Amino acid sequence: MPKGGPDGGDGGLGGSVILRASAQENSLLKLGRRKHYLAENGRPGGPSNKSGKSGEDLVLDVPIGTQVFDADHHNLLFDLATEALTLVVAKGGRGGKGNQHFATSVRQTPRFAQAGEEGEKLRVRLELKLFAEVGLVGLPNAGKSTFLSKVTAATPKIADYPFTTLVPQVGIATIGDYDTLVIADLPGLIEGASEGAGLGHRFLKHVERCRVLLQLVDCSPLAEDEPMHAFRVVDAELAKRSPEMHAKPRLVAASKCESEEAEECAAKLERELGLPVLRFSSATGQGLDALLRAAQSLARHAQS
Ligand SMILES: Nc1nc2c(ncn2[C@@H]2O[C@H](COP(=O)(O)OP(=O)(O)OP(=O)(O)O)[C@@H](O)[C@H]2O)c(=O)[nH]1
Ligand SMILES: [Mg+2]
Repeated sequence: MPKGGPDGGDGGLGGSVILRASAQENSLLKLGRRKHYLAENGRPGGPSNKSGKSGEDLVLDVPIGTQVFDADHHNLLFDLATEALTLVVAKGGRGGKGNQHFATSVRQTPRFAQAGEEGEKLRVRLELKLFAEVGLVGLPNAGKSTFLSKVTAATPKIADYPFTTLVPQVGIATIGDYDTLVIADLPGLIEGASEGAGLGHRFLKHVERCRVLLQLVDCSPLAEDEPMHAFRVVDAELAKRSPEMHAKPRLVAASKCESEEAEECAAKLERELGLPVLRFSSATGQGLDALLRAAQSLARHAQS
């Protein structure tokens, strides 16, 4: 400033990139679509000792249970385990000091200022902590809870009316002498679930956190829906929710397969699907072991 002192203001702070745990989010899919996230730059300082505006922080909401790993060193940095917890992943840089700070009695017109600091950069990998290795999906009454009660110590409510299961139940199955498999019984899924029908939202929120899916189709003569139709309804809801959910490794099994008619029904479903359909009955115990092993093998495979 002519005849005045140096009057360059300080630069603004750079914004930070922040992750925040939120119950509103149930998937990392949206975040994963972009590779880079940048917070706003701080604005430069101005004349008359005016400081620059600070850059806005970039706050990204992630599902509760998201773990943040350093992508280069693979160590766990933080566990966003409860609602509203935040983690500053990359801190914005400090703004530079304007030339007003550099004036001394012998240097009254400093023509330089301090440059702003670079903001932090970090490569992170986000993982949603699994809630189960295998998630049971199917129409209401497909026999999901009964299956869980047979292969694990869990004691879910079982009844011959739809929507018996309102909240997911988790059980641990023992396979052979040492192996275990964590299985989640999820609320039944009906047409329109992806838009919130039935217990849709509650259901789909948990599907995301299962490594693989086991889809049960009631093949008993008393089944309300024709098996291929039953399969399609659930399949379509998964697809409507997201391509990623639909692409999750999945095993199809015919439940309540203890009669000849049921067996025929399962064979027909297998032909129509063009996929192997495992048969089992929780009532007789038939096929339970083979089903568990198949589910385990799929889950292990999906992991690597
Ligand atoms: N015959 C026969 N009935 C079965 C078998 N498994 C389950 N059921 C019956 O099917 C009905 C529904 O079983 P659930 O296990 O509650 O079904 P679900 O899929 O958990 O149903 P929702 O929780 O409503 O989604 C109950 O009456 C069970 O007794 C089976 O292997 N054979
Ligand atoms: Mg149930």
